[in-house]
Amino acid sequence: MPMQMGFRWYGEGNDKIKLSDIRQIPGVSTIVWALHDKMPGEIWQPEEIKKVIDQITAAGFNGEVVESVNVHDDIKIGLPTRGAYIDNYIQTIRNLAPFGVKVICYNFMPIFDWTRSDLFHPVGDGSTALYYQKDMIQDDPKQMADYVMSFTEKYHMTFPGWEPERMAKLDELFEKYKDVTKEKLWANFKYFLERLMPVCHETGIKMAVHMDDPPWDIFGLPRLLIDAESIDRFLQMVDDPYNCLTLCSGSLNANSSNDVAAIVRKHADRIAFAHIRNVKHFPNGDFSEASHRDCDGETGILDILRAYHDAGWEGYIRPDHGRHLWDEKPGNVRPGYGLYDRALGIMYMLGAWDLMDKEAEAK
Ligand code: DNO
Repeated sequence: MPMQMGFRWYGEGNDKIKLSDIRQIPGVSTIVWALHDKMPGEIWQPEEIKKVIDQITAAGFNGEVVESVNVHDDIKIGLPTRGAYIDNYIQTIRNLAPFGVKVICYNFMPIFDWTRSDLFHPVGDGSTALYYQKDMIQDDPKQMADYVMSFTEKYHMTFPGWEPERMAKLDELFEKYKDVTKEKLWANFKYFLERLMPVCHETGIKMAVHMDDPPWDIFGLPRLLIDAESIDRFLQMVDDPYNCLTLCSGSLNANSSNDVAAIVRKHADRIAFAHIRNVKHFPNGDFSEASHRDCDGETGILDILRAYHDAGWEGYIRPDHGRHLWDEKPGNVRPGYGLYDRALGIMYMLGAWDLMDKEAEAK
């Protein structure tokens, strides 16, 4: 089985992009989906899962990758209530398995998922992209959260990991995390995964953790999956073929000293899911997301693709954040998840991949 190209889709009524639009992008086999109205900790019910899987398969795709089943904060904090939330997570894994799900992408970041200071920053060619202004993400988490949440209010668009119910309790959440050191977070992570592994073996579903984005502590909150060393630690901590990575090139390369291709070469067998995103760095530490074309950023997209190809890698891959192009603007596009630039990204990746296939055949 070769690698499988995926496209993230937010679901009927929650995504302006239709499955029939995605069908016109060459080479896509997998819809990366989720039940976006579920709160972390809730069980995903079979009938709810079936409804989405039926739509995906009717459109000619498989729904083998879920992004994300979010992890309840009590599990990350290690509260006594974590047991019940882990039981629910296990039940969700069991409910997903009969529908052909093979990989669950999730993250273990305290409070915030991806974090940016500008969701529609001009790139310079008329398009916009997600942007991180370092000095704006220093001391005031509320200012940053209010900015992201202003899109939710204005455009009635909720972002995964930015549930309004959770964001409304930011002070309370920060208070709960106050004694969670990096080591404690690692220990809680291990506990969670060790409880999940038996059910992963039983169902054949791989847990694939997403890298922390950006890969450093923010607002005093510890972040774990930030570089080659922490990835080694994570894979050894629970050394199980079902304990895998969602290797996100853009998240890691927000720290430009991270060599993503080297990580791919080292751990290809434990990468269940690859996110391909390109990042452009500025001297003051700010960064912008860029097109997937290698020379538009410094992430090393071609080296990364070559590393996957050389490894004979057979996982799922998707273009990650794209820029917003042409008529895509606040209100009609999900930040980072427009149709056009992700479609261009797929063609770029497949172009490189097809050429590498040809070269390999000729040898
Ligand atoms: C950003 C995404 C992440 C990812 C989660 C996984 O756009 O790649 O939000 O889905 O971190 O749980």
